[in-house]
Amino acid sequence: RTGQESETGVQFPPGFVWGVATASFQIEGSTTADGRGASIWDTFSATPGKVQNGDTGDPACDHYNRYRDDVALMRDLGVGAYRFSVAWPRVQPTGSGKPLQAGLDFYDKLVDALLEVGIEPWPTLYHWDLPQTLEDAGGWPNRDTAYRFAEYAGVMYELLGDRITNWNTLNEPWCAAFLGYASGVHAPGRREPASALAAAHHLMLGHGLAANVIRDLGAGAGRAPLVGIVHNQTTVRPYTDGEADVDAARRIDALRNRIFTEPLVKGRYPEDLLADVAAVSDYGFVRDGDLETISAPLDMLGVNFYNPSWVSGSREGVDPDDLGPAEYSPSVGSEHVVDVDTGLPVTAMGWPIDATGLYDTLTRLAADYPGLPLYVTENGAAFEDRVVDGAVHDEDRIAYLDAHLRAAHEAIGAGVPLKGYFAWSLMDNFEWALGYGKRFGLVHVDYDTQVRTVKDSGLWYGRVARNGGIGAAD
Ligand code: PNW
Repeated sequence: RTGQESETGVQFPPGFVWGVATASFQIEGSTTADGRGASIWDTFSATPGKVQNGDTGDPACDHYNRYRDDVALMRDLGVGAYRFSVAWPRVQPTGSGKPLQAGLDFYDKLVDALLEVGIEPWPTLYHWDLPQTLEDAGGWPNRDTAYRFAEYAGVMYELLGDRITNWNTLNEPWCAAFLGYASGVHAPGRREPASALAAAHHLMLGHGLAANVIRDLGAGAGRAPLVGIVHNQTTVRPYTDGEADVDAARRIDALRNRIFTEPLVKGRYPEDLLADVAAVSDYGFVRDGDLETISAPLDMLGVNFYNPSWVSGSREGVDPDDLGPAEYSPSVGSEHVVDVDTGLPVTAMGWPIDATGLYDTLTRLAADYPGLPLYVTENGAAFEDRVVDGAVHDEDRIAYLDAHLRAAHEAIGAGVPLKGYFAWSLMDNFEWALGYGKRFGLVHVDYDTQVRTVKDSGLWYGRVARNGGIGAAD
């Protein structure tokens, strides 16, 4: 095991939220059913060479047809909350205008099914499935997309605001902007560094506009919705204490973390970031009032954590095969910085396992933005699972979850206002550019038969959720 685990039990505070998470494109399937519009991930996954194996959003987990069974599965596990995302093109097939009734009905029924069994619904409004029509009009680098997003947020709040308190606007704008528009490994697959910076800004503008819409509609109806955003905030560590590596860590911290959190919480972009990207962009896309909109009141911050990174600013000692062409780097203006393999044990994604990264990420956020309630909105690991006699003995995943929950518990002990934890993921699903080959689920999915098999980690996590902590015998 890795991290600060011990064999004693740990109990989380009363009211701690225990959840599981998924995302629409990764589980729903039925990508053309009932008038759903195309998203950038439909287009991207249909483009040869973009997704491993040629995998697409069909069939995924066929959740669109099987949502009732999946809700029952969550009830049986014993989790208290479900973080899912809404497929914008199901609701507005072209990204604007009159919503489609079938799309509204699906999320309406899903939410009712969850409430019926006492599971709290936690929607995320955007987990990367942008309507293709909006991409054709320029996508996130185009300012108008932010306004379209706010309009769509209003549609969803009107539909579900009477039953839902906790709203997240965006999932991981870093991935959407920098993997989508700089490195191009995610949809829409553009390789335009300057556009990626504009995309990041307009994503955050969309967040602020949407947060205001939700808050205003809620207040008008006599409610007080809580609005947050989900980041893949991470701890970036210099590989050595040499100057080039320390500078590299500062640059990547600015590009991955502070580019989002500083405008969000303090209403400004970090000076060092603007200097690092000056040769690429003068940030002329920022208009008067944008930073006030982006720093609209925030009720909570979601943190998706998988691993810390170690970076180096000097290519010496780094295998050139690991570098790739600089223009495909997601690190705009810092293309010389590379991730370094430290030799730690890794998951099937090749991601290092080190739960101290979660502790460091949470304590740093709590120090930089005091009082802001935090949630771990995703944490989990892919491993090579095998179904044997109707069971999956994934001790490696249990060890990963155990270590990270203990790190989260330790952060609470250090005063971090961490209010909940969502495991990624409820079930195996479409892992973006890697297709169905990478399995993150607490539940195994057979994509031929759609048979679900609860893994040992699912049984373990359900017990932890029901008991509000890890027992000494777990
Ligand atoms: C997150 N990276 O994605 C997403 O929110 C999930 O949809 C996804 O399934 C999960 O993490 C596991 O990958 C990421 O390359 C994808 O750094 C790629 C990266 C980070 C997060």
